[in-house]
Amino acid sequence: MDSGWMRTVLVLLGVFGSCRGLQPDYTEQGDPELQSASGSSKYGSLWPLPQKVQISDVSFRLSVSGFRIRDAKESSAGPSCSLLQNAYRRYYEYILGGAGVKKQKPGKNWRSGPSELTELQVWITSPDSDCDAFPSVTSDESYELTVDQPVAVLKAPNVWGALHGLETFSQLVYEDEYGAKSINSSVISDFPRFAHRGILLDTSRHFLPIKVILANLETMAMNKFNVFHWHIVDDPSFPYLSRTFPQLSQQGAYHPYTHVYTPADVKMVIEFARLRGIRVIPEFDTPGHTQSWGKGQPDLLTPCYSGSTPSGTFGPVNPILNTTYDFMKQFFTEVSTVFPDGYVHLGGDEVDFSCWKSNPDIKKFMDQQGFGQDYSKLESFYIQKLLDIVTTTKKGYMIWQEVFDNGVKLKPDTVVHVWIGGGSNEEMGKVTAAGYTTILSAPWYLDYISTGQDWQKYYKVEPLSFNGTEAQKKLVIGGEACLWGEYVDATNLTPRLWPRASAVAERLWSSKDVKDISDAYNRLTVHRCRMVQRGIPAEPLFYGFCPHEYK
Ligand code: CP6
Repeated sequence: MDSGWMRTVLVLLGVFGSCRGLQPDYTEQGDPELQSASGSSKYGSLWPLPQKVQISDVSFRLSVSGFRIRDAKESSAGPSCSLLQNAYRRYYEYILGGAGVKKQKPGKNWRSGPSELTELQVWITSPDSDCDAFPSVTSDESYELTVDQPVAVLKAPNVWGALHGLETFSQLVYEDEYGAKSINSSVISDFPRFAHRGILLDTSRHFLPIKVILANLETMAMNKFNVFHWHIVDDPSFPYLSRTFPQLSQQGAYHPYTHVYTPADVKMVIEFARLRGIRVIPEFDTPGHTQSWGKGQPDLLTPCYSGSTPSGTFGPVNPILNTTYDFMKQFFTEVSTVFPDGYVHLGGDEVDFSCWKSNPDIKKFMDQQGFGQDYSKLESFYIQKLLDIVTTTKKGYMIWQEVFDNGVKLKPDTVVHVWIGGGSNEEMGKVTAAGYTTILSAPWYLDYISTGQDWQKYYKVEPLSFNGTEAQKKLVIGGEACLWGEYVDATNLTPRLWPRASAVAERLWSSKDVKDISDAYNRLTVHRCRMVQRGIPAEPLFYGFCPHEYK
């Protein structure tokens, strides 16, 4: 699946090294929060920090010709598991790529130095490796990694844990003082704190070329994110090429051929993500945020009136026509086959009632239904019917919090996406008290930017800080960092997202008590240099340099 140009995007710039930032030793004026500690972490550059880590002082060397990653004999996944074979190749390149071209510094006693690690054996322990499956919210992502002589062993129940373990192994490798690749004897046992760890990208405000999406999926894997929330269409443009309704993108995309995601593009994104243990959850947001839908689907949107005549502008999806629901049924039936994940995101946020209020037919309908002046009842009426339609496609659904706030009846497995408010979120208490599963985004709007190290603010969020019972807290399955697209396109998306989203990654993966901000600074600085070395233009946290810059 990884094609040549992808390799170009993720060009390997050289070899790994311990990547030191200059350590700021002063407090930036007026903002003690911006102080960063100095030194290196005893956990090296591990990010996100695994649940249990023991690293000893004993080190081994790895060499290009003398190291390989292979299936353990006992593994339930063999050479036919292309997901793993593909990952072995990828991580071998990340670990040793470039090392071959670089000359070993001539040390006299090279052979009598540290002993060599020759193999990483990957052992899938459960009978079903999930090799050809799609990841899901219930996937087991755990793994155990032992780095010792004569070989290192990575044990995982299935491929999802193995992928995370390979990333962790690659993060343990560093360049020693002779310029040789080394790894210390280590024992790591790891699993995620939260099952849903997502990134939202918005491809409607600006079209994002496939290679940008793939590069970010690659970076998500480096950070152990496992959900790509694809906010694929919105008011400004409709880049999703629907087989059933091709006129939607024909009329609604910024450009009908160049700025669309074809079925083949979508397939590529989904497979590239799967090979990295990442789910793709598409969002088709209605009834608001749908201006672009109206261009290719006449009568879908509500005509707005000025006085007694149509003004020529349109509002949200028209909830009073049967044709609306016929369309939605066909559209979401297609979506349910194109996207294999068990969930779709149905939006439901920010519905503007002014157009509905202006329209005399809607007024009449409101009277007939006994909704009075309460337009949120009309919104609920629409959403209820939409949810029933999507239920027939056998998908679960996610919705933005307004749908819950409006009292719409939801299936018990609905995921309510909290986006309003700040860090310790009362809404999380309300949603979980009502028994619904929830994910948090409110404190993680990465489209908000300011000067300084705002990653620290994201890092300090504790998703379970709301008042509630243990049972309620179990309903919080994770969170998402959102990068809305108004001010980002292919030119600036990646550095704006990374490493700021890495802060969210550690909060969602690591143990609750991993919150030492100076240790985080030290590890994240090196993790960021690693991303840069792997070809990802991640922005710096603060002043300093990466060692590979002078190589
Ligand atoms: N687009 C959509 C958006 C936003 C939402 N939905 C949004 C609203 C407020 C802020 C940032 C983003 N741009 N479809 C809300 C979920 Cl501050």
